[in-house]
Amino acid sequence: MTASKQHGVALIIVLMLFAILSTITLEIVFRQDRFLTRADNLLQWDKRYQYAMAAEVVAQQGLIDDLDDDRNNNAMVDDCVEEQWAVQLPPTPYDDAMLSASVQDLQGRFNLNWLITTSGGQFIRNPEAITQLTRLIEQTFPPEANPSRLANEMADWLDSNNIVDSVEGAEDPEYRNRRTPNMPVSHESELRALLSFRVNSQPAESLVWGLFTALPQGTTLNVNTAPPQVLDAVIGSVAGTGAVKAVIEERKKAPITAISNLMQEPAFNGLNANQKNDLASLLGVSSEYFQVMVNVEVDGQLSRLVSRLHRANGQGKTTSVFSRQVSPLLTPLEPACNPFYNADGT
Ligand SMILES: [Ca+2]
Ligand SMILES: [Ca+2]
Repeated sequence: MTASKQHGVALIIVLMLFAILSTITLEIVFRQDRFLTRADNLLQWDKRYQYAMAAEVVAQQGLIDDLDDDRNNNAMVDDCVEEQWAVQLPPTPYDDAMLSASVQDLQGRFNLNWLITTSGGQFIRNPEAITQLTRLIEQTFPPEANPSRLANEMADWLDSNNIVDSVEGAEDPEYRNRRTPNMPVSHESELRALLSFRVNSQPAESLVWGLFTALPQGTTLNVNTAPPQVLDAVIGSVAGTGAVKAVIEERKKAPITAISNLMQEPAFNGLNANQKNDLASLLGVSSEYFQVMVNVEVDGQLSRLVSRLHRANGQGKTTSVFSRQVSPLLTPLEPACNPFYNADGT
């Protein structure tokens, strides 16, 4: 090999070394940058979460204060007109964040677990509640949603047996890729898991989902905070629309303080004593289950925290969060009290 050829090879090696070194440098810078961005994103996410948790604590304290107030006044009534717990916080700057929040009463909503009653350790379907759910879906979903089919499938979803009890319904054999839980549901979104539920026949307005909830079976419906659609489903299907109007008229004047007084209204005269007792057992004037929704924005990035609380109203009981969900901001913040509930109680 001549001297000039050796120089040429050395030059190529040097050039290759430089190329490799600069590639490595570039990779290091790229990785570092990505690591920093990721760390920053996590920190920002955590920051928004901490802000939301702080707002949740404030709302929770508001609910506890309301309970103390109710106890002191000896009036265990929860309504959205005269009381302060139904908070609606418009976008408010706090430090470097923008916070908005609202509090809802979950006991003003249709509880899907009403569709079953417990007897001898078994969950038995409740035909009246199936009629009520059918009516609510009829009033709030598009016509092609097939309300009675959905309501019967919900009952099969919940009841202990694996038999399709009605003409319409679905149990394990009908589902290809899932199994029915055969027990109470923990979230109203389980309605979406039903066999006949179709995305294109769900309500156009996302707020309709705020008419449904999943609470323990015996939980009553608070007549002071329920939107008209839920009152119509629960009371209207038994006592007619006149009775629903009477409830709305009554609570417009003042919060309803006793279901027994409500049952004395002439609009309920069409019911016999048993029907009245059955209906009264579903209704209440106060609430133990609430929802707090918080939106947090920092540097143009958004998070939503949806917390659900149980405020046990008995003496010496505590208030606790039983569900916390960080959800994407696909829908507007739910209004305070409940969707479709107007400030004057109508
Ligand atoms: Ca079943
Ligand atoms: Ca069944």
